[in-house]
Amino acid sequence: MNRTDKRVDGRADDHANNATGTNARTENNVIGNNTKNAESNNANGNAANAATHSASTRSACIERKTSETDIALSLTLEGSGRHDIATGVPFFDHMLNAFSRHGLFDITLTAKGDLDVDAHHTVEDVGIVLGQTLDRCLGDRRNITRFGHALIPMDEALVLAAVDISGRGQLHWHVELPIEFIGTFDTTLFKEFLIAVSTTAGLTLHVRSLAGENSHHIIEALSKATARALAMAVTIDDRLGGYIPSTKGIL
Ligand SMILES: [Mn+2]
Repeated sequence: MNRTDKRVDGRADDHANNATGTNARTENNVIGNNTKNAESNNANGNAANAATHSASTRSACIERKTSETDIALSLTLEGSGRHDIATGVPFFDHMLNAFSRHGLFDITLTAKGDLDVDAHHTVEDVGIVLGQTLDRCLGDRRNITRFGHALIPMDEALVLAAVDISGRGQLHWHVELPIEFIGTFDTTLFKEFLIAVSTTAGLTLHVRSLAGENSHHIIEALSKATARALAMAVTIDDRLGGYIPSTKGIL
């Protein structure tokens, strides 16, 4: 319950409209979707969950504090790409902004990490919290498209991302980066970020660089491709009629 309170309160300043929309959506979860989902619920015998996960907007907010990082992240899957992101790592902010913009995910994020050590803990822990909020937004995965892919160019760079919301978190990274550092940002940290998101949210994520000479272009295209692939995979497909898209019946 605290989480819900924090989400609404936390979003009120920067995203007043979203906060209002979130409230309306919460009511819709309980009331508005009942009619449509009642039929599929009856068929599948799980009314409460279906109502939750057939919502037109899915949001979650998580705050996580350790001795290394202090992170608050709010995620709305059906957003418009609005973001307010501050991790203290400028290049990472740039990549997260691109992730939000091109996935049409609304993200509010503050991360305070031990940057005096290096950016590793901050980047990895943001990945963990993003994975946790994504997992919470998806709930039991009812009616989701499940698979998504994107092939994104950025000038000379060309990057592929393919995702399966499988429940088996794993990253398959085949990305060639010509230089290790972009400014002060260690590019290997972006792999750590995607490992954290994938394993925490239970995603099978493949990323490949098919072309590219500029590491900034490659990683930025990778951010956009991952966002687009994920946006496709999380999309609700009402044709599933309340089912979870797995022959096992769970994801
Ligand atoms: Mn850029």
